[in-house]
Amino acid sequence: MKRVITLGEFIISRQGDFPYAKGELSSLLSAIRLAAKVVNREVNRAGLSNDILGSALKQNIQGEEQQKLDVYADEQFMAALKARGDVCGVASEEQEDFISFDTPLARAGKYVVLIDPLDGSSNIDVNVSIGTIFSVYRRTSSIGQLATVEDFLQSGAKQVAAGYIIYGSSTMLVYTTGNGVHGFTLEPSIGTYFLSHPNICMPESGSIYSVNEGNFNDFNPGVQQYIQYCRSKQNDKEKPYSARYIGSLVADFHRNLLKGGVYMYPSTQKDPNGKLRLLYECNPLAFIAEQAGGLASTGRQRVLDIMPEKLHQRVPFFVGSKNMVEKIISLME
Ligand code: P6P
Repeated sequence: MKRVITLGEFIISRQGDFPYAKGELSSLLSAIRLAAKVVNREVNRAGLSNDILGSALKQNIQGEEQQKLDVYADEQFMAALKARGDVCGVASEEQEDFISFDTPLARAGKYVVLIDPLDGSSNIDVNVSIGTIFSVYRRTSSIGQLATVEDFLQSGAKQVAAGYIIYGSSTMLVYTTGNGVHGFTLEPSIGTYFLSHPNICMPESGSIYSVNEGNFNDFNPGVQQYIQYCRSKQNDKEKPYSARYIGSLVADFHRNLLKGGVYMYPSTQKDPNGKLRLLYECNPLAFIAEQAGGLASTGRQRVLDIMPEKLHQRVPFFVGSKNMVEKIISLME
């Protein structure tokens, strides 16, 4: 039987992909994989343990009601990243400001991490797939100092790694370091991730469009035109498009990555800059999409080219199969 490589073995085998890194990036990715296993255990038990299910009766910086599992996931990833010493600071959807780890080890850390610890958490109570999204940069501030906000406000093109964990029918970790996109599936009985999807390539076209059509009347005319094109029989596909919208970004993105498709969160009246956050949702998924042959745009510019101004800034987000995103952009022009 062919032996399947584990995530740890894969990271070590690809260590040569990063110049100058003496294993810190590998160690950082190992911290994320550990925290993901801990969070996965609670996500899988969410329906059983009342102490972790439901609202934390608090609101996060976004003004969104925090689910207890959100808070738990944030704590787990923060603790795992702090313990490794390769990371000098973390910015999280769940924290108003970034956190600098003020220990001698962390001050010497070369990287900062931005994370959405549990995206789609409103789906926890109804047992729909949710996910963690992370983004990694080399710090711009001096080694030995505390992390600065500038370390986090870098364009997405500067990311050294990005990935997500999807807690679905199986738990998968998908990541890139700029050398292709690779997917690992967790074997829960032994707590090991195995390489199940090497070199993921996103089909250039697809038949799936993912958008909250309840906001249709708010959308830019070009976006409305694209949705009507997908609904029409006259489109250039041999079969009509399918509307698939889970309401959980990581789940919609992951399906479109594997099967082809496009995810859209355009500007709306409620969210004039879109709903999704640039730094820890759009940038990491844009990096993965481009590494897999897809595209990610705000409709006006490449997501990875945006110079961020605020930690929690939002942008309109169109991500997926190259030909589908290009068509949306052409209709929006
Ligand atoms: P709406 C979850 O809150 C999230 O950030 C994404 O995971 C998801 O795709 C989107 O918002 C759903 O938003 O406005 O369609 O309910």
